[in-house]
Amino acid sequence: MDKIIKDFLAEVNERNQNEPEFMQAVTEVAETVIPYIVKNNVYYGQNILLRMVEPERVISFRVAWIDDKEEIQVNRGYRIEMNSAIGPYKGGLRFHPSVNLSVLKFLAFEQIFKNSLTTLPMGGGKGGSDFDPKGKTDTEVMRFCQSFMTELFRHIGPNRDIPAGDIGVGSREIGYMFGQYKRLKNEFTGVLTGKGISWGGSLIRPEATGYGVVYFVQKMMENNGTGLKSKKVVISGSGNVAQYAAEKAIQLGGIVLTLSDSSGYIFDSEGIDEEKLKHVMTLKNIKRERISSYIKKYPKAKFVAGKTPWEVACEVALPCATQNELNEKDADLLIKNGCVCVGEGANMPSTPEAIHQFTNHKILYAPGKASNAGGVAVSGLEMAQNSLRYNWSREEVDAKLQSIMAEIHQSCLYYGKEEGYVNYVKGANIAGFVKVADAMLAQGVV
Ligand code: NDP
Ligand code: 2IT
Repeated sequence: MDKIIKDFLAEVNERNQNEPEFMQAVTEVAETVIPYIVKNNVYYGQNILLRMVEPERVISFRVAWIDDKEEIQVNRGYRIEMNSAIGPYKGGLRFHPSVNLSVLKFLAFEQIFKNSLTTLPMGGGKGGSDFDPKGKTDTEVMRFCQSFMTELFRHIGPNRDIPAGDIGVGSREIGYMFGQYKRLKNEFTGVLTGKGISWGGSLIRPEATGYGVVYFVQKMMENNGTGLKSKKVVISGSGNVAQYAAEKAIQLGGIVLTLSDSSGYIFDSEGIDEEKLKHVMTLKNIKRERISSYIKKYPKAKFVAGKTPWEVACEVALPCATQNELNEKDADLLIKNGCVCVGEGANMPSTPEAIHQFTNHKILYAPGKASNAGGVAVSGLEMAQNSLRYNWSREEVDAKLQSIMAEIHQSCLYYGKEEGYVNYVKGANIAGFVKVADAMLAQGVV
């Protein structure tokens, strides 16, 4: 078995040189899915995984725009259309200076499995740009978004490819991109998700990823005979996912101790309550300040510059910032300090070595493709509402989100149950794989 996996990865690596994040994501899937393929005659010999790692289409384009000083800026835009076996390409757009082909291919690859797990008919895709929205004025962001969409619009559509937000792309950016798409096509369609409520958005979409992570964590803990109530929760990031993970964790009785950004983390030993979190949302979403500003209003809290929050003792850790933000040393420290559950809000935030430690110590560990699927799930519900030309209530969407997260948890149990332990990595990968693989087999060699 080891040789089959090694040969497969060598072949993929040969074709995808200098793409470490992509290889990392493929390796994790290969290690759990190949043994399943080999055991199941229906998939064996079909080169299904080799087909899945090859994007159906990669689009790369120039994004030229003019900044406020009237200087011409050039960025690179991308859309990776990874897999459309079970539905149109679906996945976010990331605007961050670290964006490159490797990062977007890993995200698009993960998205195939995540979208499959949601139970909704969505294929996998991802896109973005190396544009950095930080420090840019609103008009600069608008000009960039308009230029980006002026090329992207010809590749996407409500039945073809439906982007959404991710790092650096929130409601402001979705608004500018939607406006430009509508102007170019002269059509009002659900081509993007994460839209504003008055122009086709869904209630609960902003909250969905963070809420979904906590619903999933709650399910994992309940399955182990505990729950979030009175548990110390450490969260990284302070963007969309981190904010709503914190909100739901607080609502379910957890004590949220930290939030972070790329400059460091804030630690509030008294707990970040709902009122403090409201202040964080104003700081980050309206004033666009750094998380360190938190201590100006709450001086009893401290800001730890240049560090990640994994050194703070907790029972539950929710990495909600970015890939590879939690390494082996962090994992060891978390475990040593009493952490019993890790739920990933970000995509691939734990390094392979960290995951190894979590599984070795048999602590509850949910990979992002399972635990952060609530965001894209409610994007799927936004698409459904757009098609119906109808809006569901907050309660209706939240109930559907909860039931989807519960179903994902069940799928992980079904494929991931081992002697006295649930391997959520194995469970999520196989459950996500089976649906897409069956669809690919039915549709022939395309
Ligand atoms: P936001 O842009 O709203 O927030 C990102 C947060 O992560 C910020 O606090 C940012 O800090 C921090 N961050 C980004 N890059 C780094 C880095 N290199 N090192 C340390 N901190 C960093 O993005 P989201 O909250 O939407 O996304 C967070 C994660 O969740 C990503 O992995 C994303 O792919 C994933 N995700 C998002 C979904 C969504 O619906 N939005 C759905 C599923 C997953 P700073 O401001 O300093 O950069
Ligand atoms: O990583 C993700 O799942 C997202 N950024 C959300 C994608 C979406 O289409 O809502």
